[in-house]
Amino acid sequence: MSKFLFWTASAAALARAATLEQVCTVAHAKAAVPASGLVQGVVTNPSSVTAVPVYNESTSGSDYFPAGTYDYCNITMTYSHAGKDDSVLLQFWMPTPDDFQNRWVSTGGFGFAINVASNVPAGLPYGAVAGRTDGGFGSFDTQFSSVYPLVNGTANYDALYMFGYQAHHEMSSIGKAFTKNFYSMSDKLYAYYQGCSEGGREGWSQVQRFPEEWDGAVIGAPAIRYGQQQVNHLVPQVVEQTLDYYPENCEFSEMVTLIIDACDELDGRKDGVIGRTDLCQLNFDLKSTIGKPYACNATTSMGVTTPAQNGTITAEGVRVAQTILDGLKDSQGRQAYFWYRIGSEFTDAETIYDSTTGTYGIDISELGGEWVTHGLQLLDLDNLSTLDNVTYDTLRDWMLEGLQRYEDVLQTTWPDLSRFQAAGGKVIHYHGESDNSIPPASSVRYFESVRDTMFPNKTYNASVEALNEFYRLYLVPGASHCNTNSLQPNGPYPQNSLGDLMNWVEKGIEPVTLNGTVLSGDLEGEEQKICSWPLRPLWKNNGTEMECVYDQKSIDTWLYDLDAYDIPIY
Ligand SMILES: *[C@@H]1O[C@H](CO)[C@@H](O)[C@H](O)[C@H]1NC(C)=O
Ligand SMILES: *[C@@H]1O[C@H](CO)[C@@H](O)[C@H](O)[C@H]1NC(C)=O
Ligand SMILES: *[C@@H]1O[C@H](CO)[C@@H](O)[C@H](O)[C@H]1NC(C)=O
Ligand SMILES: *[C@@H]1O[C@H](CO)[C@@H](O)[C@H](O)[C@H]1NC(C)=O
Ligand SMILES: *[C@@H]1O[C@H](CO)[C@@H](O)[C@H](O)[C@H]1NC(C)=O
Ligand SMILES: *[C@@H]1O[C@H](CO)[C@@H](O)[C@H](O)[C@H]1NC(C)=O
Ligand SMILES: *[C@@H]1O[C@H](CO)[C@@H](O)[C@H](O)[C@H]1NC(C)=O
Ligand SMILES: *[C@@H]1O[C@H](CO)[C@@H](O)[C@H](O)[C@H]1NC(C)=O
Ligand SMILES: *[C@@H]1O[C@H](CO)[C@@H](O)[C@H](O)[C@H]1NC(C)=O
Ligand SMILES: *[C@@H]1O[C@H](CO)[C@@H](O)[C@H](O)[C@H]1NC(C)=O
Ligand SMILES: *[C@@H]1O[C@H](CO)[C@@H](O)[C@H](O)[C@H]1NC(C)=O
Ligand SMILES: [Ca+2]
Repeated sequence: MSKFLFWTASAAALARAATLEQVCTVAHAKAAVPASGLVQGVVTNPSSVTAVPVYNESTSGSDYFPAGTYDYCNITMTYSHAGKDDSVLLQFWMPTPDDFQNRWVSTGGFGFAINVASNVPAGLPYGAVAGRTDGGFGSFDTQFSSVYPLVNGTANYDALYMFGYQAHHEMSSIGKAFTKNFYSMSDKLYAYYQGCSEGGREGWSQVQRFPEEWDGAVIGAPAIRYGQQQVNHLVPQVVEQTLDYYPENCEFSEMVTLIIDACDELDGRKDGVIGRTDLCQLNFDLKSTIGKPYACNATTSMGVTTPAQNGTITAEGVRVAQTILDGLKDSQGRQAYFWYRIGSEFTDAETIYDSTTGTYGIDISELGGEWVTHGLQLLDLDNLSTLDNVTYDTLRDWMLEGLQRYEDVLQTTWPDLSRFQAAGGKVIHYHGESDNSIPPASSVRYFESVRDTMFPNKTYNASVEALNEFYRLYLVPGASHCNTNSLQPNGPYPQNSLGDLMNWVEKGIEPVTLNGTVLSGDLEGEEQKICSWPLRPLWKNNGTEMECVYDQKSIDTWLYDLDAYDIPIY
């Protein structure tokens, strides 16, 4: 008790002193480490703490936050779990006491990485402490995929559950308590999450499981419905194999160029951006590209030289592309999953050139192949060596197997957010409409599942309105996977979405549309509004004014009946 009183008195004195040198010391940071047991089983370790002031650090900015120059305190520490000989590494970037604005932000990962270094500066522009974890995998650079499975045949359940949701829960719990002590706060600390792709999935894992712990989350293109999502990367290669046609990559890249040219203006504005992939899907016939010429120069990438390519788009090429775009169907024609939108890059369909035979063949997607070897076969192999004998039905079965095996840890589609709503939380969820790695229809499906689960008795519009009180989804015109798109550079990106979320949570400013900034192209710097699903953008007055419109036919292109499964797929 007396120790506690002494601590608050001295911390308050330090906080008043308010310079970075004074608070950014090992002694001050050690004293701010929360006690063990804050999360059941967590054993904190004050003696592991490092604290180093960093001055005038320029962060180049990213798609998720603007550039800036900051001073901050770089904190690291480890903790372990009772009864286990493990160690989890955390890092927190603490703004100067002057810049601190009572905010915490957990940052997310990408691919099989639980966290990514480049996301950590996200807190500084907003006066927020930002944190990341290594998941206990060994270092910030060690990915989940290198610790799962443990060895051939043996799952690493600790790593699996840490990756699935537990590490982020522990990191934010420790980080928030540490932050309050560090700045000797007595007022409210706002808790935010920001992440995209795997980082988006991690965000949903927190909102779904620990709803009372967050004031808000910005979730981009989440890798949810994990069982389906990872196997989906293998679909184009199985289509090529099944239809026995291996396009030169130039044939597909020319198709994408022609699609963008043809569909650009369907949204009412000629800017090189397909703002309405739905109108493109409804009005553009891919067969119209047959016979159009293509030519690409030779390239060398990672030691592999691909020769110059030229020719004309073939009927076989269009058939392969259309089969991919239609989404995975099993041998009985039942829909097993859906693909990216028309106009996105055919990255997963890229073939590889064999210089000895002078022919093109399938290039197994590592994200898909590695998931099958690690996640389903429990083999310590980085990739599948072949897709021989793999059919559409195999892919469907792999999707179902992943769903069943990892439903409670990686699937991340729990559709009831009632507790989160009751706790007052808010979610901004966005997805690039030309994403080439996670289908934006996946985000639409999850939004619709939550809507249906929470408001089954309301009309469609009334249920959207009820959901929008705390959860909104935005499809970002032209944007690629968690990134701007070099093929549609004039599209907006919600770079300041964390700020929009804070305005919603702290000031009650509803993001009826999401702010977007054009980050490249001739329109660089232009501010645009991004429509909230199910409304779709439509430019008026020769592309000078944008409206968000309701268009049932367009909405329907985003919805799929996944009739290949006998269970609900949220
Ligand atoms: C940081 O930059 C400012 C402005 O350039 C300068 O005045 C200050 O001395 C720098 N601080 C340190 C610690 O380098
Ligand atoms: C933060 O501190 C850790 C531990 O000392 C160190 O490894 C890391 O490089 C530091 N990061 C920065 C950006 O200073
Ligand atoms: C794990 O299994 C794969 C496939 O059977 C094999 O190639 C590899 O050598 C095995 N690894 C070890 C360490 O036994
Ligand atoms: C292809 O190479 C030629 C000759 O080097 C060059 O002029 C042309 O710009 C290149 N085309 C593309 C699309 O890079
Ligand atoms: C087309 O490609 C072939 C090789 O496939 C090459 O011999 C020829 O020069 C190319 N033509 C043009 C116009 O690039
Ligand atoms: C995965 O393995 C296949 C078959 O060996 C190969 O074609 C492909 O390039 C590999 N992918 C990566 C990303 O290594
Ligand atoms: C594919 O199936 C054929 C015929 O059943 C079999 O001979 C071959 O070994 C299989 N290939 C692989 C890689 O399993
Ligand atoms: C929806 O209506 C049914 C039948 O009237 C009722 O049993 C159910 O409780 C209602 N559900 C909600 C969430 O209001
Ligand atoms: C739903 O709302 C949209 C406007 O957001 C409106 O255009 C549409 O007619 C409404 N549908 C119904 C059935 O009321
Ligand atoms: C979003 O845009 C509106 C209007 O342009 C502006 O008032 C608001 O500050 C912006 N939000 C953020 C977080 O920048
Ligand atoms: C419509 O906008 C385009 C592009 O900004 C411009 O070139 C064109 O002159 C405009 N047309 C009219 C009728 O204003
Ligand atoms: Ca356009």
